[in-house]
Amino acid sequence: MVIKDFLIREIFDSRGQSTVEVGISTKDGLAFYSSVPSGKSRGSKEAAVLDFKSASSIKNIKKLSAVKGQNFASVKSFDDFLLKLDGTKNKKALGGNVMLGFSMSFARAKAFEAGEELSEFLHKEFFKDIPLKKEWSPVIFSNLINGGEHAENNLDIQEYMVLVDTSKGVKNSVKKLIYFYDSLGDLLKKKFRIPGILPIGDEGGYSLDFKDNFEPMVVLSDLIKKNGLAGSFRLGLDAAASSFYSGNRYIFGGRKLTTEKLADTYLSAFKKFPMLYSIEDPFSESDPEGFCSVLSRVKGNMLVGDDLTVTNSSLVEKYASIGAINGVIIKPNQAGTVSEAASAILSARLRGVKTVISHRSGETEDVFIISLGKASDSYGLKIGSPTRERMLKFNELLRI
Ligand code: 2PG
Ligand code: MG
Repeated sequence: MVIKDFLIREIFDSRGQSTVEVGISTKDGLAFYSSVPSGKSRGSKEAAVLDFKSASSIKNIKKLSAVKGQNFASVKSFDDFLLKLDGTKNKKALGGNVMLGFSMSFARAKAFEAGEELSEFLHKEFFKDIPLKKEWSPVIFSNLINGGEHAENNLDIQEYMVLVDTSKGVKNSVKKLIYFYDSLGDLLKKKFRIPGILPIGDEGGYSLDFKDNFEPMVVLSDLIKKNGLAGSFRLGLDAAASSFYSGNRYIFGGRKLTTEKLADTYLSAFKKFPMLYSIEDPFSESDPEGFCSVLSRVKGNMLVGDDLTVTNSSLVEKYASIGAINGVIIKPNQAGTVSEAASAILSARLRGVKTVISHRSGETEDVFIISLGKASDSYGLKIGSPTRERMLKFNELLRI
């Protein structure tokens, strides 16, 4: 596959903030485009993000022009070329966002050349040893109540998610989720006496002040029971705890907690809410001991690394091997290329760590992650509330 030309265009994400779209053209006159989302609660080891001005500077374009006219046999060889061209540890020269845009567009071009669906192509390219299912039925991680940095309310926890089992049919499950999301809205309107539209956070979940960090769990558990969904809906949290960690303490519910105290808080939440299955980033990325202390004391629950592992195969290996995580978030833009994201997935699978392919809080219309999830038969798919721009990912899931 030879790249004839490319462009880097400024577009805006779901928060109206600047991000990049990368287009590449081939000698047959075809063009392939990909756009890159943006995170707000970011891990410190994520690939660097260049703003549009630097991304499209004469210097950067000149450097990137080295991809033109070259023949790359695989996504991996293309990505390796980009990595060499960048030459830095965290992709700050070319920009991890720019590199990912190239990498996804190249994968799309290759899939087209092979006459394959993107998921089929990615499967052959990276995940040959994993059986490719005709219908992928991931657990959908849907964030229905937003807090933390994603909302303007008093919740320290960033995301209160329902985990929807789709094994009995994806479309029906999505329909149930939409119904559940709407009935949650009705309930919250009554409970908080809000006559008009409810305020929502960055990922489409409702954003209100609650009595404490666990009141949303009571509301969600009760509603799941009331709607007879206890068999197919569970609960999950993304604490994004780096955002409330300061000076070796967690500022949680207005109190300063030690790692041990926060661990106890989570352990009692698991007891109090039997539907609670997973907690993502329960502790700061600089506090892996916290993860270990909780994971060693629970059975059948999932502790998920996100800021801790930043879609990096060595970090996944490191934290899986010390017993800090048994689940991991995969966000291609944390890694900066498709092949590095794929290798983080493989690293997780090798160690029995469940992979959850995830969006970012600032999203674009790009639905690449859905194909990546199917290609790797990932356990979960985290794509926000079934509303507004988030709906694009749900619809792509129905398509593939
Ligand atoms: C997270 C993500 C997505 P952000 O923390 O998991 O939900 O948020 O994209 O802001 O990092
Ligand atoms: Mg997270």
